[in-house]
Amino acid sequence: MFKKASGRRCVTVSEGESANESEQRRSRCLILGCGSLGFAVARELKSRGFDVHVVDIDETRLELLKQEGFSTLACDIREENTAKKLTRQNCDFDVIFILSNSAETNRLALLNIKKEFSDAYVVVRATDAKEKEELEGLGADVVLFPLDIITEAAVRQVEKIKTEKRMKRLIRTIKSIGENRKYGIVVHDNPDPDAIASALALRYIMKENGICADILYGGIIGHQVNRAFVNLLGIEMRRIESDVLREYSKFALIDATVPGSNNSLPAGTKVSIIIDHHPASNDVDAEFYDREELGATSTILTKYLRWLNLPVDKVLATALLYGIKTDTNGFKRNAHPEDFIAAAFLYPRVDRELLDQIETPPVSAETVNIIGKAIQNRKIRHSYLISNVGFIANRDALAQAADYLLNLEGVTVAIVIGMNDENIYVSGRSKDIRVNLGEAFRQAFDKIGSAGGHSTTAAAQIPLGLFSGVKEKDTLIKLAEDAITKRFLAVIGVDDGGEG
Ligand SMILES: [Mn+2]
Repeated sequence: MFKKASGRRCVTVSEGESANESEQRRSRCLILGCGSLGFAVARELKSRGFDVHVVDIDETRLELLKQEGFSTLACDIREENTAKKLTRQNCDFDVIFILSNSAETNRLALLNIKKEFSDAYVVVRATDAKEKEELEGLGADVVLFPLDIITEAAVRQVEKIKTEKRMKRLIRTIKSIGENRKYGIVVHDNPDPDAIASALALRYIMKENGICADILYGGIIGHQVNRAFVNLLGIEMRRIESDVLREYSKFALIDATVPGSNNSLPAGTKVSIIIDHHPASNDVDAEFYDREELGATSTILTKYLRWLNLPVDKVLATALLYGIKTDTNGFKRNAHPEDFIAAAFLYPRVDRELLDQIETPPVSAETVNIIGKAIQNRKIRHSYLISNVGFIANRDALAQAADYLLNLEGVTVAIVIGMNDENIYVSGRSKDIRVNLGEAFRQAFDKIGSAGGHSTTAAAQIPLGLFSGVKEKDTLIKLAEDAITKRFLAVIGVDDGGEG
């Protein structure tokens, strides 16, 4: 009979017990052969809350184990009778480990165990690679070959050293700026939560190393969700205006790779640190450069914080998790296993209430007006909806209007056009799987402006210079709409014959 150190009874799952109840009880593990390896495994499993039972022939060793709270049984694991004894006690085990250091002992133990516990999940230790096949043939579910495991651990050590080196280089680069000098952490223009959260994390890493930095951005923070993000989390950022850049000795470029391309650093600026997750074709020259094609730059920075062992407070955790969520569109777009790992780390540290507030901020009156105009001015050709809202102050409202209009019954593509004194802006959304909207936008608008996007979302910007001769506002709006509609429908292959 198993000797119970804790006085707990060997509870059995009877046939009448529901599957749910049996799942709720602690997982029960049996260890046959408790030398140094068996002992290490037994201890680890017990520390993780498993119910661990040990069978070994050495009674003095078992006495020690019993004192540590294990259930023990003194038997020779090679004997058929041992497995029979275990069945008689009506214990069933979720996992059975056979871990002695003798190949022959393990082989016999496996044979006996499989006779009595045909359904049990059995893990067996092999002493050399050749035994693996034989043990599997005898019904072992997993064959552990210690050499393999050590080799793997060695490889992991190499990875760890690579990571450590990378972090050392980052810190060395940060510190190389010297005393009383400031880093400018530049994010792309009209920054999104991923860029801002990543910059926030890098600023924190710099601060922990005694270096001051500011987060710098160009353009505007337009979308109300992004404004809510910055305001609610109290993130301080500086807008890049004429002389601002002169105050900084070195620059870090975050969530972007090339100075001057969608960011307000002058092209050709020497950048000290570049961290990005976008695919890059250019050669990059920086003291520290890290580009991994993950779902978000926030994932890369979360890894840094973990590697550097820096505590992550609520604000930073909330910012980074929200950055990952938005860039992966709620883990639905370009999400990589590492994004999930980072999110799992951040999740328990997040301020849920704050996150809720960020995700559902009040919509500004202007945005409501623009959505209203977009609904009113909509024109539908086949399943394509095109709407011109005229002059706007906040171009992010266009994308929100397009999002909204895509919900209309029968509409598969929604395009919303707006303009300010400098540009015409076009925002598109598609749920038509036959259309790659980003590609269509590039074909239609790249020659007269800039355009880009993915298969379901796209945007374009066309300088008003094209229409510089037109003075009358209403005429301008009409001309712009006609030109854009024509170009887009031509690319899509729909004839612009009026309302459908
Ligand atoms: Mn990003």
